[in-house]
Amino acid sequence: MDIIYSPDHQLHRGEFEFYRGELVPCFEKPERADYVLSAVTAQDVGTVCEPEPFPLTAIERVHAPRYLRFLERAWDSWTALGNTRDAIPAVWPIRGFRHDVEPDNFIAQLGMYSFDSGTPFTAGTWRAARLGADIALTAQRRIAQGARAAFALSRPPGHHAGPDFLGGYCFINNAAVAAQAFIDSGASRVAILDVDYHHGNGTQSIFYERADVLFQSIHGDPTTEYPFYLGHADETGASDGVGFNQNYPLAAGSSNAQWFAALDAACKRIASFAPDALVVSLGVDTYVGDPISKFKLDAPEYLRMGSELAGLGLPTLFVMEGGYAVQEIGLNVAHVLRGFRDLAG
Ligand code: FKS
Ligand code: ZN
Repeated sequence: MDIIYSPDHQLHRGEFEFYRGELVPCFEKPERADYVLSAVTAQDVGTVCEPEPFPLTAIERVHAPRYLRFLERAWDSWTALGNTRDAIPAVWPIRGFRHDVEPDNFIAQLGMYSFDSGTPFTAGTWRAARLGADIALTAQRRIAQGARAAFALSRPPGHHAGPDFLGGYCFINNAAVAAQAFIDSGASRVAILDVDYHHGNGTQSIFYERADVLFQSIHGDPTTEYPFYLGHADETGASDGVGFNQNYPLAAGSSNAQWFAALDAACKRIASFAPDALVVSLGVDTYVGDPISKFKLDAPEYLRMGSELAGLGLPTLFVMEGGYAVQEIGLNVAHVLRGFRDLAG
């Protein structure tokens, strides 16, 4: 399978994030992608290829142009104020504030387009995030041209980024951009399965009112786990999209048997939807040794995940999301892809 990768993900290199009252080194760091690249290369999962460039209009299909313009200019606006460190929001327009008037003040704009203080915006963030979308779109094109599977090894991740907001280390929703590209290249239906430990709130928000993109997410229960404010089982879609969103929240500490029961339910729903393609938001922060998450998956489970996904028999695009046990995430990703390949051939 083709693995789409560019070393320029390193342009996004946050210094600190707010965590429990102090600034700590960012969990989402460039080394993550380097470990994944070396493991998928060592395990001979596929061929590494450079991304092709795509027009911004492909990204505007799922993100508001006003939001993308903000991201594009953010670093210049921030440094024009004399700042040299990463930009982190400090004020947010919650209930009762106006969202229809974009303030002129940069820090007020940043708060309007953010939902946490853990997602620093750096000098190279826009270029890396834009390139991440190109990686997902290149992988999508390979599949549209007939490949059974492809892996978008992009960074920063994407599944928390919504139509006009960033957060959870995400700026552009790579999985959503790719799913929309399938629709725009002629697919009638696309399914997105999100197996990251954290609910894919951005992806859910983008497709919540649509019946042509099915969203299934297995994650830590938001009553205790990030991103907290979305991801409950009763969120099943709205208007045209009623019935096309399913969440499988599992308590922190859930067993692997519980995790695979949720995967089984999600796969059954995907099979009944009969999509033309499957996009997998592949986070491996479900790993037993992950420093910020509380599921217990390990090597045998990642191999099994890959083969169960292959069993769906669908053209499948894997998109990299989270995973913070930096040394091990490479092997975990490689195991999913190997499990897939060994069954899919
Ligand atoms: C630990 C507190 C939680 C935010 C966690 C963000 C998770 C991001 C992710 C993604 F795939 F997007 F990368 N902080 N510092 O894993 O879902
Ligand atoms: Zn995650």
